[in-house]
Amino acid sequence: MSRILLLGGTTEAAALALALADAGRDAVYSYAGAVASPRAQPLPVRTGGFGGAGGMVRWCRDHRVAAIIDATHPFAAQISRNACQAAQVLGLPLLALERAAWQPQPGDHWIRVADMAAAARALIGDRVFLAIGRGELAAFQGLSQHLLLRLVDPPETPPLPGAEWVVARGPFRMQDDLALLRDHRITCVVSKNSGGSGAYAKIAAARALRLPVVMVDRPAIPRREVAETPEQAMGWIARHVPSDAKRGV
Ligand code: 3Y8
Ligand code: NAP
Repeated sequence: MSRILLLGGTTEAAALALALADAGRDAVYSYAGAVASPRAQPLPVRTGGFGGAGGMVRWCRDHRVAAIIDATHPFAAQISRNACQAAQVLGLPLLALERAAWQPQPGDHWIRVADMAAAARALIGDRVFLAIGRGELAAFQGLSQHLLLRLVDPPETPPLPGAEWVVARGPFRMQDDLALLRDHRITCVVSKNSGGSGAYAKIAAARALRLPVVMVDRPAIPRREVAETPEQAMGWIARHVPSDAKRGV
């Protein structure tokens, strides 16, 4: 039994999927199904919630999972809590592949806040770029500022009354985010402290334009073993998941 469940949805998860496929490991890539057309993966893919921690336990049992790799986004706290619980119930090895949080660089003007409600109270100026997706916009309702959103998929209905939006999927480039901030005369950027490179362009662009960034700290996730790179994760897998059968579901 050597099947790996890879909880994905990030740049690092895609890199690890490639390494696992190249090594001929028996692994399944799991998406939540949060966007219309997620990136294709070089592994068998399953999409959609498991039905809570209990559902994940059942899925792992039914599919003879030998280890769980949680390579989800640092703000995807619920799935990470579920993975911790499922691994404990099943006595499975669990590793989080989680990139380090961004640290402010010389020239950065960050206002660090604990959550989106605090972010909504910390805005500067009257034209704000809310580069946080669509999942946590409720905290920004009823504000006087002009809000610009960035969404992965075109919304069926306006996600926030009065807000403007662009539809784009990362990873983003610095020159594009520079142009976006300039064209929209942005006075302040709101960002999750996502880490990694895919979402960093706006942070570097804000620094270049001397704009403040309201930086939202990560939610708390139960302690678990963490690797910061796909290479470290492959080393952990080699030590904890003996390789035998071919992959497939
Ligand atoms: C569904 C599936 C890869 C992965 C690419 C990374 C980088 C580009 C930057 C901005 C910030 C944001 C958002 C973002 C980035 C990567 C990575 C990352 C931020 C896709 C993907 C899925 C999602 C879900 C989506 C959320 C949203 C968050 C947009 C794929 C493209 C804001 C996070 O419309 C929705 O419901 C979108 C939901 C969760 C946060 C939110 O609350 O809205 N990601 N993003 C995954 C699934 O179904 O399991 O890969 O195509 C993946 C990526 N998005 O393989 O290259 O690694 O983080 N994703 C944030 O960081 O703030 C955009 O606009 O500057
Ligand atoms: P979340 O709040 O932690 O999860 C909410 C529910 O979505 C989970 O309880 C689970 O449903 C389901 N789910 C989440 N990730 C899943 C996965 N990889 N496979 C199967 N089911 C999953 O997660 P989220 O913040 O909505 O993020 C959803 C996905 O987008 C994740 O894969 C994450 O890596 C990716 N993503 C998120 C962000 C972000 O800012 N949050 C950024 C980039 C990418 P059940 O309880 O029914 O199992």
